[in-house]
Amino acid sequence: GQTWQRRIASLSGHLTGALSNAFSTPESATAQGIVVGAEVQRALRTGAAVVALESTIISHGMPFPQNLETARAVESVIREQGAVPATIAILDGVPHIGLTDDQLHSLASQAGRVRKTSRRDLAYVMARRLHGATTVSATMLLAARAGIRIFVTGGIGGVHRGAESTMDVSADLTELGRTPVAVVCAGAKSILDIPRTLEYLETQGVSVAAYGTNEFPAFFTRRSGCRAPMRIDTPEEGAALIQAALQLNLDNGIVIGVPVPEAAASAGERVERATQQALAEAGKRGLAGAAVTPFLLQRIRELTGGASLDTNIALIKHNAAIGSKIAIALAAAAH
Ligand code: PSU
Ligand code: MN
Repeated sequence: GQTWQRRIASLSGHLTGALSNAFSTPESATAQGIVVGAEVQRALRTGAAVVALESTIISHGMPFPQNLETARAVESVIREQGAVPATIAILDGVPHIGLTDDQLHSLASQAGRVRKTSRRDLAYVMARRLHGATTVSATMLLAARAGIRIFVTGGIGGVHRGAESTMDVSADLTELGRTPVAVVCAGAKSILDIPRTLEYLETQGVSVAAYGTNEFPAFFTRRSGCRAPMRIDTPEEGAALIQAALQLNLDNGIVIGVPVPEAAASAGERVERATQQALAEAGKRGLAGAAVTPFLLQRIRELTGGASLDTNIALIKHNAAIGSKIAIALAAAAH
């Protein structure tokens, strides 16, 4: 009740002034220069459920026009559940939380002009007034600045296979260790080293729960062979976990892994084979850094004749429904 509301008020303290002045204008910038859309502002002010969404999945994770259709569909799922979607991206150097349909359209259709933006890239993209599609790490950071507690995506980055020599560990994992946002996802892809990803999250102090199962999900498939350290079975249990973390002022994130729906998981085997081939090709091409994940996603899509894309779309919509329910349970618990 009371305590929780005070926590939210103080967490988004620097924002409150900007938000309360915003009645007359459709959008206004916070002290940090973040533009929060009118619908999201209203929801935050009234304590309604808000769900953050990333934009790298739009610009670098899927081809046009499926990326735009999916971005719109995911926002619709969130609204149908009774929550407010807040897609996050950087437009002309300005971080935006909550996009108009025109803004979504230009992100999706001009992906070549949009830079993949993790925490590392944020200041540069702002300083150069570029368009930036935020990854999980940058989306978490901006969501937290606005006082948004829940973020839905497809999959998180992780420890890459071979990381013992390349040191390719996604900035998503360190962000989860330092930013208090719960990320609802379908786990981590098998392009990654899932056991090491879980080890790294443990080191970073990140709570990792599987939703309705004991096993951490592996994105395209329901099973990874790795037991999740925690399990939750209902949106209320998810909300209670987030609330307890806030109560203790824990400053790390939470991962809630929701397995892909049974009906959409059938392509799993084919996708797994394609993954092996794509990994080998990435190795031969000597790809490194931020280019690795987009290459693998695109190659797997080609090799599976688009089957991986269908699964990807199905699971993110499912995650959006579950994430919204958790956000609504959290908002209810706070009142
Ligand atoms: N995993 C997916 N789809 C994606 C990504 C990851 O299944 O689109 C994106 C997310 O934005 C994630 C980022 O934060 O890739 C991780 O990139 P990297 O591995 O370079 O850290
Ligand atoms: Mn990387």
